[in-house]
Amino acid sequence: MSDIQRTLILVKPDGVRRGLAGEVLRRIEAKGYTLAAVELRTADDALLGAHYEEHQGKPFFQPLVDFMKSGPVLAVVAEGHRVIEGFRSLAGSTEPTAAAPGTIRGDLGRDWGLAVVQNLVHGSDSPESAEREIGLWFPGL
Ligand code: DAT
Ligand code: MG
Repeated sequence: MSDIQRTLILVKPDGVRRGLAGEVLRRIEAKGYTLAAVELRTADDALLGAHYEEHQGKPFFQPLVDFMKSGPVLAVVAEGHRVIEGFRSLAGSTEPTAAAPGTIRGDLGRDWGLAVVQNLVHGSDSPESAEREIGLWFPGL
């Protein structure tokens, strides 16, 4: 039981706008992960700049930040054995057109032809990212 992980999941503004926040939570819970924190909030430049620091300087960085500020996101901390890898698997690959059916992005997402890929959810990609991102979104946790 010593390797229970936590991951940061975001239902992005496209997911919240389309009323899919509950569907994403349902899939997290149906997989057997535990919810440790859930909060609806609108992010600002400082939080998003830190959250996406690995993408600063890339052509899609500013469109990504603008998109992520365009409405509330549902921030979630989920917990369980190998949850970081497990949620990335539930989410599917980055591009929703190519994401496998059965995944969140593959079942519910599509390519809108915009400068930034709108793909419904974010999930931390490593234990180091998870710890950093949970500290940014839920500093008190
Ligand atoms: P992921 O969200 O699968 O971890 P990422 O961390 O590489 O993907 O990128 C963060 C987000 O930025 C991604 O969810 C959608 C957007 N994005 C990534 N690559 C992009 C690109 N080449 N053009 C437009 N948007 C992109
Ligand atoms: Mg990423």
